[in-house]
Parts: sequence; C-alpha cells; structure tokens
Amino acid sequence: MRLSKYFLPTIKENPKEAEIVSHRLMLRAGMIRQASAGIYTWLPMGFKVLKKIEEIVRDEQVRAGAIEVLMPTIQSADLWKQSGRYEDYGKEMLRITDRHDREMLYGPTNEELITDTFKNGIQSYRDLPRNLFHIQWKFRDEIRPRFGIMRGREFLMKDAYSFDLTAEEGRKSYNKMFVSYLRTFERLGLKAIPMAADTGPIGGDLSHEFIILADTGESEVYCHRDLVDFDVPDETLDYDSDLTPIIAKWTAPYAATDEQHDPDRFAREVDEKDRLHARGIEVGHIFFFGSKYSKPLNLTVQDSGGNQVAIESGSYGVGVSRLAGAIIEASHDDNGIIWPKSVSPFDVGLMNLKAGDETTDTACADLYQKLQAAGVDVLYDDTDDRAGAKFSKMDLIGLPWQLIAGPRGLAENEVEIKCRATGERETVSPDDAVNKLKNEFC
Ligand code: 5CA
Repeated sequence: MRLSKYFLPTIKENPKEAEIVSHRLMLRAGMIRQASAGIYTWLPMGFKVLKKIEEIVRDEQVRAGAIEVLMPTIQSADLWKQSGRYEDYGKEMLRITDRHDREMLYGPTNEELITDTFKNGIQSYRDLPRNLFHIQWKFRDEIRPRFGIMRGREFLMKDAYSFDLTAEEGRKSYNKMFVSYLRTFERLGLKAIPMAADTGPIGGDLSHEFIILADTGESEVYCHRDLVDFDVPDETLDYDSDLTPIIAKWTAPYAATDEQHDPDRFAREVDEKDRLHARGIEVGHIFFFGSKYSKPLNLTVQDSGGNQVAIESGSYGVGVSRLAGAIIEASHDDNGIIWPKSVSPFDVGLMNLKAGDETTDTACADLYQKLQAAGVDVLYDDTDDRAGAKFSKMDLIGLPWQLIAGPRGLAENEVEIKCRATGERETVSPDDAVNKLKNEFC
C-alpha cells in the first residue's frame, strides 16, 4: 500500500478525551474514530488489526474443535423472556421495538439464541458433544463507556457455546476452551493469566477470566507469583486428552479476581513474598453453567438409557475488539505502538526519504515491488513529507520493521533496516534488505 493513496489520518497531539495510552495511540495512529459514546468506526489500519486478531482467535477455536456459525445482532425478546434474563439484564440491554410492535433487542450475548438453535438441530445424545462459536458485534449500554474500544457499548466478541450430555463431559469441554485460550493469547503476543472469577449475569458456578496485567486495567486480581509465568501447551497438544492437570492450579486463593478473592486463605496459603495484588484487563471470560439455559428453553436429549435429560453447557467469550487496545497497553513506548508480528497491520514500513528524486523513487519502487512479490505486506511512505515527520509517523503506527532509503545511502548501494521493538539499525544492500525481511515474514 502506498501511503499517498491510503487513508491514515494520524494525529500529532495527544487527544484530550483519551485517558489511557492505548486509547491515545489508537486515535493518534489513525486506527479508530468515535462515532458516538462507546461506538467506534474502525479506520483502515485499525480494521486490519481487528481482522488479524479475529483470524487468530478463529484459528484456535477451530483447532480446539469448535464449529463456526453466525448469529444475528438483533434478537427477538421471546427467548430471553423464557430464560428469565429479559428482566434480569436491566438497562444494559438495548431494547428495540419493530414496526409491528414486536419486542426486539441488540444482543449483549447469545446463550438463549444458540440454545434454541442447537435444540432445533439435534436428534439424540449421539449428536453430542458439540461446540458452536461465532464472532459477532454485541451491544451493551454500559453506564460508563470509557477507554475507547476497551469498554465500548458496541464491541466485537468471539463467543462459543458447548453442549454435553453430562456435567463431567461438560467440564472437559470447559477445559478444552481454557487451554485453547492460553494458546490464543500467546499467539497474540500476550501473557494472559487465568483467574477464578464471578459469573455475573451469565450464571453458573465455574468461571475464569483471562487477565493481562496492566495498571490501567479495570479488574483487580490476586495471584501467586508462580502462576504469572507458565508454559503454554504447544502445537502438539491433544485436546482430547485429559487437560485437568494443566488447568488445576488456577483456582482461588492462588489466582482470583477480587470478587472471588478470599483474603484469609490468601494470607494463610500464599507466602507473603509470593503474593501478587495487581490490576489487569479482562480479555476473555469462560463459564460453565450446566443446565441454566437448557432447562427453561427445553434443550433435552434422550440418553442411552432412554431418559430425557437437560444438556450441560458453558459459554466462552473473547473480547476481540478489546484485544486491540490490550495489546497496545502491553506493547508500546514513548514514540508509539510496537505491534507483535502476528497482528501488525503491515509487516514493513518503507520510507522514501526523498520522494520526487528519480533515483530514490526508482530504488524504492523496486524494493516495494520485490517485497510485495515475496508476500511481505508493505506500507510504502511515498509522500513528500519531511524525513523527521516520516520517522515519527512510522514509530507511532508501530510496524515491526522499517526500511529506510535515501539518496546518500543509495549512492553507496545502501539502505537501512530498523527494528521497531529494539530500535536496532542495520545498514545493508537493497537486495540483502529484501532477503532479510522476506525471512522475517515468509
Ligand atoms: N456469553 C459470555 C461468554 S461468551 C459473555 O458474554 N461473557 S462476558 O460478558 O465476560 O464477555 C466476554 C468478553 O467480552 C469479556 O471478557 C471482555 O473481553 C469482552 N467485553 C465485555 N464487555 C465489553 C465491553 N463493554 N467492551 C469491550 N469488550 C467487552
């Protein structure tokens, strides 16, 4: 992409309305713009990041055996009345009346709808277990939307729903999602710590939040230090094996959000030097609630003994849009964002230090073409901005590698490569630059 033809409205000054660094940087780097309170337009570069996050989340869901569907954003109130949540959800739910005076709502979550959908699609216990997920916009009329897309009113969520014949099988499905979350967040360049959590309006008695430690986070957590650093199960993990031992350690009092925190047990069972009390960002939340929805919505099957039993379920959420902000909170410096390779909007930022100069233009066009042909996604700053402005903009938007070409270097057959994360620079020939960057990304 040539910057001269792109839509990247960056901002030099810090926007006053942004209280935390990720919100500031997302606005400044031209990723998002507020449309109304808690509701955002994703500009091209923000949208690319969002899509990359979504793709990693999707990939790990599928790997763990979940099957993708797409449910609508607007739902009928009927099922919510059956489950009892139409009243319970209160003002957070955006209620809509259609032209026929039917009560509708913009879905804040999908337990009811998926339970009903699943009910109409299965015959017997032989159709179990199943896990269905979708990645869809949600609306919650948050009383205090803030921090940009971190606590929005409209936000993108991945939500998965498991269906099992017995509570024991249901626990296994929960464990699978638990472990797949560890992998998902690792691929996003994040260290997300599972914490025993409250279930709130979703319900059930088993739940974990996945927390990124950050001072700007809205959650308060208590944890044993040893649980901050852990090995994430790799590619070879067999999701059908018993995953209980992997997840067993993340329970209260060793890892809990403040609602689940037990001060007495924490003090008794965790050595003072091992106690961590910190703030964090909730990027995922999983629940096992058994038959809370299957009972009122009549999702039952015949088991092998011929008895009609209610299906055991859990739900598993990832804040896809919130993750864009969480990644920036975890990875930035004074100059701007530092994208992990896996979600960066482009791989390389190519800077032409003398646009309009024929030799430099030709050399840059050649680098651009060769990198693109090799499958490297390049943002080419071919504008006639000053060099200083180009450097700051490139640092601000945070692409992992910068490739800098100017007339003086080119006269010696030299260009510069800069690594955004470390700041290290290297002078190489244009051909070596192409090869090096190709190896980084392809
Ligand atoms: N149905 C369940 C699981 S699928 C559910 O809705 N869980 S939740 O309420 O915890 O939301 C799941 C995830 O969505 C949260 O962990 C958080 O990362 C994200 N999320 C929740 N509310 C917001 C919000 N207002 N803005 C941005 N992300 C949000």
